[in-house]
Amino acid sequence: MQFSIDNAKIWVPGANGMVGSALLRRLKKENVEVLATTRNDLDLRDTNEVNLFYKNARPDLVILAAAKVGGIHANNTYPADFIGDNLQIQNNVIVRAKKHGVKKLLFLGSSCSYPKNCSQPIKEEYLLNGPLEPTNEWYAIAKIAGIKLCQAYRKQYECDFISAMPTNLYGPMDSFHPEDSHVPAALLSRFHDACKKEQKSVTVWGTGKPLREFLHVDDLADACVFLLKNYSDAPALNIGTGEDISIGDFAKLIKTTVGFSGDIEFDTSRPDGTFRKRLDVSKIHALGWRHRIDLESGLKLYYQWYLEGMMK
Ligand code: GFB
Repeated sequence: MQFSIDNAKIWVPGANGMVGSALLRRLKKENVEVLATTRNDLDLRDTNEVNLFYKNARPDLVILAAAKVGGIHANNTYPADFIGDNLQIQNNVIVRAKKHGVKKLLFLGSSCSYPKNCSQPIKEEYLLNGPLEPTNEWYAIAKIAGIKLCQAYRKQYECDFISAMPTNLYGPMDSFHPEDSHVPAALLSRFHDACKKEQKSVTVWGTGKPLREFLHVDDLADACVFLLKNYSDAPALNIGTGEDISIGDFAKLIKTTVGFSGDIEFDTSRPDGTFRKRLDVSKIHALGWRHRIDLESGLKLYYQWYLEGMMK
């Protein structure tokens, strides 16, 4: 049976992040009231602030996408922030959601929470059946704790708290920090700069051999709304395209997207991370959702957004 979100007050913390802002765009199509907060309005790590927010704003539904996020280098360099901040954020938002009578909550995990050497494609039931990738185990453990917290509240208090496991994302409002960003943002800006400066080559981290699955954030936002309406169970559901590409080929695709004509070089002193983490998306497909934006068109949209930002 469908869960109705009609006339609901939906809280989207982290509303100016990549996922949060995509959720705001998507929720405009629904008959809902959106409570959007950013890190400047509300520090989600602060229990009192979160409590006060719930008390005053009284949201019916929550989509918890706000998190301390970053690419392989950031995860590896700031382990305390990745585990500590994320545990605080999700504990505050999830535990208080029950106290303040939230009717449904969706928590976003991450495909990096699956064991490093999983069979492929990765099924939901592979969670916790092996060791994690060391570069992101801190973040992964926080995300696993968030999923378990939702499951525990479901089991003990029958709260309708669900979770999802998105694959690697890209899209508007991505972070373009040269060291700390994820690979799509890092390469888009590096190839763009190389074009402008007429460089002979662009450096890509690692061997280029690992495989990644990339989903446009607007597809993720659509899946989140779909799950709020159509999913009510304990397992964290995979959200992705079910297709992956090597980092080397991904770099070539970005090179074509921005029109760079030089060479690609690999810096093998940089870590590769997990070799492969392709999600099995058959469960969400069976429920009736699939992604709409293929990688090539998604990267064009992404670059268009990037160029528009440059002109502002
Ligand atoms: O996007 P990324 O940092 O995330 O890296 P992960 C993906 C792959 O791209 C790795 C390679 O094999 C990198 O070595 N890569 C090549 C680059 N060039 C670059 C570059 O310039 N910058 C970056 N960042 N990578 C993250 C987790 O892992 O996945 C997070 O650490 C999160 O916690 C995210 O879960 C979805 O896929 O390796």
